[in-house]
Amino acid sequence: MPLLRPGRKPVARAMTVILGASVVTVVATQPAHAAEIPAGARSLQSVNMAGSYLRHTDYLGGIAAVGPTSSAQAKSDATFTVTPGLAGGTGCVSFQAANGMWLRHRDYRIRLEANAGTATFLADATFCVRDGSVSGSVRLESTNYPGRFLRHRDSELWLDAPTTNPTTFAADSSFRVTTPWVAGRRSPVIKGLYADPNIAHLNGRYYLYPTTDGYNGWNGSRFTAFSSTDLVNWTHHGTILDLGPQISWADDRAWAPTIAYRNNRYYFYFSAATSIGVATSSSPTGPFTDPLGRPLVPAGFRSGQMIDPHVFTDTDGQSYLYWGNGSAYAVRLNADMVSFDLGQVRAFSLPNYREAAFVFRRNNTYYLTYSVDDTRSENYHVEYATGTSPFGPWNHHGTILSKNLNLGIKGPGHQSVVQAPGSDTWYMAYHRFAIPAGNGTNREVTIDQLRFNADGTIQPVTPTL
Ligand code: FUB
Repeated sequence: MPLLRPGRKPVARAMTVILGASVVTVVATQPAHAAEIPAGARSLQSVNMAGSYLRHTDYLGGIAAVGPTSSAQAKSDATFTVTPGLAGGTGCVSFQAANGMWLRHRDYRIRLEANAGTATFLADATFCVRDGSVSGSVRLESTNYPGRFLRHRDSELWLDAPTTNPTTFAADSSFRVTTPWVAGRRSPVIKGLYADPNIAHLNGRYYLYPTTDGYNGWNGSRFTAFSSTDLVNWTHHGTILDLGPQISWADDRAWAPTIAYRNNRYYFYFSAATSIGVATSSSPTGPFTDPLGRPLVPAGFRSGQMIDPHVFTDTDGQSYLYWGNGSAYAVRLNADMVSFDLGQVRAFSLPNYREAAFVFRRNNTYYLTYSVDDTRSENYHVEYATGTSPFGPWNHHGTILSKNLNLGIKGPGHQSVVQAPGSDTWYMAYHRFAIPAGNGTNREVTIDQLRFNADGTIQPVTPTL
């Protein structure tokens, strides 16, 4: 996000195992069960027009026959990446084509359009999965026009009500989810538009806590969580904190969360309305509640934006809070994890620092990784420094992750790091512009391995697809 110059008042600016170079394709080998479509690359076959698949052509939705001898273009047009619904909702999904555009309804016609980031677009592009007319098939109900379903009519796709052609409607609106005509990429590891991933290993599972992306001005208001045992297959846990009803002092700009565990409780730190809050729960997937009823670090507390919290807990059990856009800050958290000594806040001077400070420890070295440039720039990247304590002093080493235009990878950053338990294997989670057609508010989350040299310095991370 943009840098706010020190001294300027923060403005309420409107502002997605086995890893590495090898590609791991995660696709369903079985049709989905009724009323469910797993995330990932999928094709949808009409139940009453056997051999015809849901596809787009000339930016409009339709159905057409696709078979093994069909052209690569026809197969691609009949393949969609299924993601959690852009507008949220349990059991609701969205469909992204290979060109990055999304299926949405407009004037009741199903079309393929770029994400406009508006609430209307997000709702128009979200469909809730219902049982289909035959076993194993699904129907797709509009999230903002309940009672209307995606159905084919004269080979065109429309958002219709069952009262239209009632004798054929059920079959016209039912599809079997099949293996995709075109295999998907390994990444993004969580399907859909997410950013600022905070990765952690808690209670035997890996967790990802991201910003939900795709909104104009990064204006999301809900936090979600994913978990995995292998860093490949991720379970979506739905909304774990919703600013609107659950946080009294902020309703928007839900960004860049982080998690900590202490005293048998989980502490979820988050940016909201350019302040930092904390919420607690007995479970890593919530529900989380706000014990303070006010920000932990309010906007204007120091120069720069009070966003992008991260908590590092040292081997002695002491936890430290890091945060800041424009300037990097850190402070020891009190044992209650929801307060700190205002007089003990430290500011760090780090070359090129913009945001997303993330600290981890390996052996006796502390690593402070951070993001540089603007998240809307393809040049957004990750640099790091090492120190002998959680407060440094920091020795800058330079860039460890940056764009790879040969692979279409732009703007990789807002990183976090996790150690595979009981090993010296490390991973970095980060976001990049969604591929293809993404930008600084349409980002996606991936994970690559983080490797060290014998002297403890970090090798450049190889971004993979
Ligand atoms: O996602 C919103 C903002 O963009 C984050 O707080 C920044 O770190 C940048 O990734």
